[in-house]
Amino acid sequence: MASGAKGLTFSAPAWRLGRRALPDHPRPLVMGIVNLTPDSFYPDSRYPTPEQAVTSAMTFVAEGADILDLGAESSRPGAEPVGAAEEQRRLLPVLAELRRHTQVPVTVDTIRAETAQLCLDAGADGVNDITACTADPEMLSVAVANDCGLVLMHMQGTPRTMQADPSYEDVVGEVTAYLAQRTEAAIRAGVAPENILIDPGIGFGKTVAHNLTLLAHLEHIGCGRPVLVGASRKSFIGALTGAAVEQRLGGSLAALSAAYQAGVKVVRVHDVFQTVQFLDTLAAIALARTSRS
Ligand code: HH2
Repeated sequence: MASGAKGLTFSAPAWRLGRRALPDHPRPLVMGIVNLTPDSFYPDSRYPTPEQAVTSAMTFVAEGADILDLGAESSRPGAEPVGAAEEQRRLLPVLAELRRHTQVPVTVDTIRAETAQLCLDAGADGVNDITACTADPEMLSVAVANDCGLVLMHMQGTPRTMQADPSYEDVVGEVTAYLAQRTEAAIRAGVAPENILIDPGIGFGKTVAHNLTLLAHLEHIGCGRPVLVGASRKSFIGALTGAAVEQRLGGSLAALSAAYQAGVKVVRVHDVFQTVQFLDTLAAIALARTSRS
């Protein structure tokens, strides 16, 4: 990955998200999380009715979200799958309504190829697959056929089991090798390299120490592709500080600082307004550093 913001200017490799152009900010792009669920780990991020989801998504757009990520199945530790029919019942009306109101790019957080295809037909621009296209053998074909954006995330185990006993000899090396291998598999299947964004999967089969080590070494995991980081309000912040999920904004901003320093391309967050303000201020300070005479 690029040297990020350590040098004079912020730079991250480009990412193509379907046919919709992404802005070129001197900071990571902000992806707002819209959970169409009754059980996501952060209660304030749950929008169980289509009306609530659309209102919240449009608020995120007004606050400066660059991308919206719609998910209909919680992946919190211990979560049970909801099933394809229910997932689609939750997603499709919201996507249709969003497409009437905004041109902001939308990704869909799903591990099912059928759901992905229906959402792409309904106007989504990319797929965010937390299993890196390993859960559904058809997912890579959907990504190829639609020439859409594709997020490949690392997870050890499954949401039901992943926090039981996560273990690595070298978490940065193993996560990087896995993401490189999944990127290669996607390219071999025909996915355009520029469509791929990779993600170390903060909180997915990782201890607090694993998460911190990954956040401290984000610049090493790129394997030539841009990186997404999702650390927003996750439990490692609670474990470090004792804060309940409602009180983890400060820790989430600290993780954003690490993402900015490493030249991460996209940050996936619950708090769009505060994130945009935080990153714009960091970027302005970096610019002032370069212009001092
Ligand atoms: N984290 C969550 C869900 N999807 N996708 C990617 N690519 N990266 C992440 O870090 C990530 C993700 C968990 O956050 P949230 O969606 O708010 O919770 P829940 O899964 O409980 O709905």
